[in-house]
Amino acid sequence: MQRPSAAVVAASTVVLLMASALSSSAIADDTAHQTEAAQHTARMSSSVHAHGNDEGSSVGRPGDAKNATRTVAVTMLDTMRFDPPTIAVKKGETVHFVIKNVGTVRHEMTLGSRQELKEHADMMRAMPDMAHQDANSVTVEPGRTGDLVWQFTRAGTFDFACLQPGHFEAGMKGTITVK
Ligand SMILES: [Cu+2]
Repeated sequence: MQRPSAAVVAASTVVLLMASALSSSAIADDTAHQTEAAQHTARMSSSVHAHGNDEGSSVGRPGDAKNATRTVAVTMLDTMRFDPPTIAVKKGETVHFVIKNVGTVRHEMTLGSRQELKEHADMMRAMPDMAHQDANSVTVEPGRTGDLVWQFTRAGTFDFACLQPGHFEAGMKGTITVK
């Protein structure tokens, strides 16, 4: 019952933001604020929307395992680190990540832009029980191994992080360079 409650909270946030956008529209010359509120609302909607569906993000899109050209092994550590912390991939490449949690607590690996991950980490602190079903994220219990298949469609530097509460802030993050 974690996701519905998270969705309800997130949905009410969107409603509040829409309400604030409406109230600001009453002020004729406050167009800058309107635009900002509308953008914020759109951003909140899209982040809510990303939960539980398979849409892509700025980093690329969910990959098909049979198209994977490479397997990258990643280890999750209780020292709040990923090994390796940096990964280089080619633009267009579909990567099959095999992610092993050798620690004693639950970890996750979520792909995203730095901004997406930061916003998401803040949300996780507010809702620590939120479960992740997203295609760009895998949660791995202690001693277990998880899979993530992702196609990197855009060149650039992207991040991955563990968004279990406090882990991102403790430095559990890494960088993916797409060329
Ligand atoms: Cu972690």
